[in-house]
Amino acid sequence: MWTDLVDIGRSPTTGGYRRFALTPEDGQLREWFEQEATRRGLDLTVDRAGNQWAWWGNPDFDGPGIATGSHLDSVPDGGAFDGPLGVVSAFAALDLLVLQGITLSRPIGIACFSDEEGSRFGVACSGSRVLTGALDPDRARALTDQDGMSYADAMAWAGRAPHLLAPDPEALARVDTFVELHVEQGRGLIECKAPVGVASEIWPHGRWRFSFTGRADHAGTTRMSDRADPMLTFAVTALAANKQARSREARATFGRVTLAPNGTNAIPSQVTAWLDARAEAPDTLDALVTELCRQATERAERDGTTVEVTVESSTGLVSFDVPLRDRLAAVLGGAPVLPTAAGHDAGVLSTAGIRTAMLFVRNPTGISHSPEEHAELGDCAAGVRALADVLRDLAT
Ligand code: HGY
Ligand code: MN
Ligand code: MN
Repeated sequence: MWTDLVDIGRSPTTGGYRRFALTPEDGQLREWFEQEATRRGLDLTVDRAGNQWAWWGNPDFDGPGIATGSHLDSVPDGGAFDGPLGVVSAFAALDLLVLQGITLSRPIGIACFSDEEGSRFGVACSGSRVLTGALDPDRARALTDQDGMSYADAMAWAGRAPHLLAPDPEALARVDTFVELHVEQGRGLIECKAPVGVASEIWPHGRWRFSFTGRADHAGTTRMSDRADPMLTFAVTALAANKQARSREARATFGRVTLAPNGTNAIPSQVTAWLDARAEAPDTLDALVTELCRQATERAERDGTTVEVTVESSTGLVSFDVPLRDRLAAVLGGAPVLPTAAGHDAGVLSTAGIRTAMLFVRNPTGISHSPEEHAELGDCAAGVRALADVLRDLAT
């Protein structure tokens, strides 16, 4: 399975992945999922939000089942594991259960969520958010990519009917419990010296778009005192974000910036920068963003520029179901339990009231969202065995 996926959307120059929603690469990945499901005789469905599901057993007749899975899309220049490890491990765990000859007392489903990273249209987990009603379909349809193409038009391009995009309570009702396996995006399991761990919670996090507006002018002839340069306002804001995050033991990153007119010898008229911020507690995150907006506005006044801040997405603290988490840790012989600051579809499902847990597989460097993201084969195999053990415990 890994070999089949390895070339899809991979940049020959960086080795990183560019697998964005509603693109030819996304189409290939969806086709791969269909083939893996069909090959195993699973029932394939696509919910109204565009997420793929493959069921072993019929949750409409046999009652809600145990679902696992993850996503196949990536960030720009992402690693091979963030997302695909969870989907591949789900199929592999199912194969293991078939080999073990188990008899299910409830169905098992594999989900492949659409657009988890939000790399193209800006909102993370748009597939699971539309599914659960956390993202209004009208808002989703109106989201645009960097070329101005709307989500609705991209859906139509991919052969999907935009007007059918909607929450899907029936699809959700098929899921009693969801367990997502994911590569760890940190160094927690290295410190615990364990190949597999169980998630306790996801930090609150969000994305904010900062639009800094100034006045374009000549880089040579405009005196420094006569400028209204939004790049300065942005630069000071980026430094302030770093300082605010450090002092609060939180995280703040400006990882994406566009500017106009983007000429070496022109003062910019516009800088747009996206803040990704996260903290252990909701109050800390609120305080960080509020203080950053205050400092950006204050600096804009000094620079003769303006700043406008728009929330693009926001996710509260996710505390995974404690009895389920403890049950998984016990099934896995006392696996470590640890929090994460990375967002996941599992968090969206948990917030929607579904009993949800996550398994993490050790990442030997902790690096993620980079071509250097990695997991050793032995740890991936341990992840598959752990997922199979958990599914067997829950579904038999
Ligand atoms: O950005 C995130 O937290 C994630 O990896 N989707
Ligand atoms: Mn990710
Ligand atoms: Mn992921």
